[in-house]
Amino acid sequence: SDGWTDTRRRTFPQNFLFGAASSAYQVEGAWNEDGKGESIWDRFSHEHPEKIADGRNGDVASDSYHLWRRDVEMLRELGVDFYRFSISWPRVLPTGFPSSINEAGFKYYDNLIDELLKYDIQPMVTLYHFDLTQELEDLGGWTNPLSVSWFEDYAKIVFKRYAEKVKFWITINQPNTICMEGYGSDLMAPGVNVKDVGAYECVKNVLLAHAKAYRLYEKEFKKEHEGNVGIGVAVNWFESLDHNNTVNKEAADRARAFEFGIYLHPIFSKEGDFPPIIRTIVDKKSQEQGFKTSRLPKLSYEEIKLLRGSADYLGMNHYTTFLVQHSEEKFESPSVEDDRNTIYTQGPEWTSGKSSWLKSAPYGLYKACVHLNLNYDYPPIIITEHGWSTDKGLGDQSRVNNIRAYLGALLLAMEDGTQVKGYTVWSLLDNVEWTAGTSERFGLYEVDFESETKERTARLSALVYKHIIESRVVEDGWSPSSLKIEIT
Ligand code: GBH
Repeated sequence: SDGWTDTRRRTFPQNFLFGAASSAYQVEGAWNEDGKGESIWDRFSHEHPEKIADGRNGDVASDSYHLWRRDVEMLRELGVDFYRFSISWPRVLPTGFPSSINEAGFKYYDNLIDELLKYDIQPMVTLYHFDLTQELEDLGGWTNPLSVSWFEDYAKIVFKRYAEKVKFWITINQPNTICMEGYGSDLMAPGVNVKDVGAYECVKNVLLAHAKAYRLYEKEFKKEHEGNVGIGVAVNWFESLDHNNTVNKEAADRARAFEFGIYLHPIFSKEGDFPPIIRTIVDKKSQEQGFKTSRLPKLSYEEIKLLRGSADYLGMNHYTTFLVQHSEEKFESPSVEDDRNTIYTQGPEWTSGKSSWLKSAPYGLYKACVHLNLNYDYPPIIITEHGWSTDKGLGDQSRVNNIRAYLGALLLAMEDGTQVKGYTVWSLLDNVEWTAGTSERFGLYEVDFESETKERTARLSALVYKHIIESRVVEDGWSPSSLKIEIT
């Protein structure tokens, strides 16, 4: 040995949890069955079919509303410890308010949860994964401060029903996507496109909604049921394009603050509140722009306290890395983009997934973990999403390579002290990728969307993931050919 080559064989600890994920709108279908209410994604995809790449929306999706037994069978085939799925708020409370409870909708989740538990698979339940009821949206959705109590009321009903059976909770998935893409642009439902003020109002309300639900669980359920409640945040890695350029390094600081610090700092930092860098930028710009008060709302002392420490773990969704430059070109102003004032690119040599934004850069996961450790003092983390998109087809060697490389990076981060308790592949099965429709496939299992029966078939990556879960080792050499299975 030359003394530098690291040949240690790293393994995931026996109590490390492996899982797979999905979300309600993306897999369930049955968009108007058994009394389900209309969601903002139903409305958005019906009013703007042109915005869905291949025209395939969530009306039928992977039909998991009917095929949940097969979904659980797949999870058993994989040997996962848990299944992360979301509850559709409009399916269980069709208007969004507790005045309307849809038993038939709840029955679906009763069945799914019981089937999982029957086979020792832990349910990990996301309360909100982008599908607000249209009725609540008509009242302003997440820009209305009342959304905080709407969500708390909904959370209470779900906690009550499932606290006995569900030990892992995620309140809200990706505030960044909800607020910046749903309200700050027209890329995602509801597509409100209020770039100046609305996106920040949304951030405040979504954070408070999370915190209220967390405190509710803490007060009324934690003692008896001992569950863990976290929030799902997109923590991709952002770093300066060049390392001796002060202007770009400052831009990378802004990128990290605007992309995830704005959600993490209030919950996971010692001081709480929004990151100072964002407070400074938005206050200053707002004043120059003639606003009487900052476009970034204030958090009161009570709100800061409510938020600080309001998570048992960080649900980290990590897919890729971006290289950041300061932007010389002007963005529409006032807007969050203008406040952030950055340009993102990715390494030209990095392998590309099927999604335009998705490139493989496993070192970014390691660096993101180190950043979280330094800034938030080694928070407990569950990787609640990581995945890779391909075309349809079963021979997904690129997904295998991507998962192996990122799990390798994760092992290194854990060796250096990152408190990672579990890892989740996005996704268990092909689903409706929001505006990408089914043109991008993320599944360990392929779904035949053309067929009536929405048949599911294991991809190469499913077999490899199964082997990793069994062996707790990321082995490059192993391939299913040792099982005499051929997949092309
Ligand atoms: C996850 O978000 C979502 O939580 C999950 O539901 C989704 O299925 C998964 O990504 C895969 O797409 O097309 O350039 O406008 C990851 C963060 C936010 C990344 C939305 C893609 C759209 C960028 N995603 N974003 S673009």
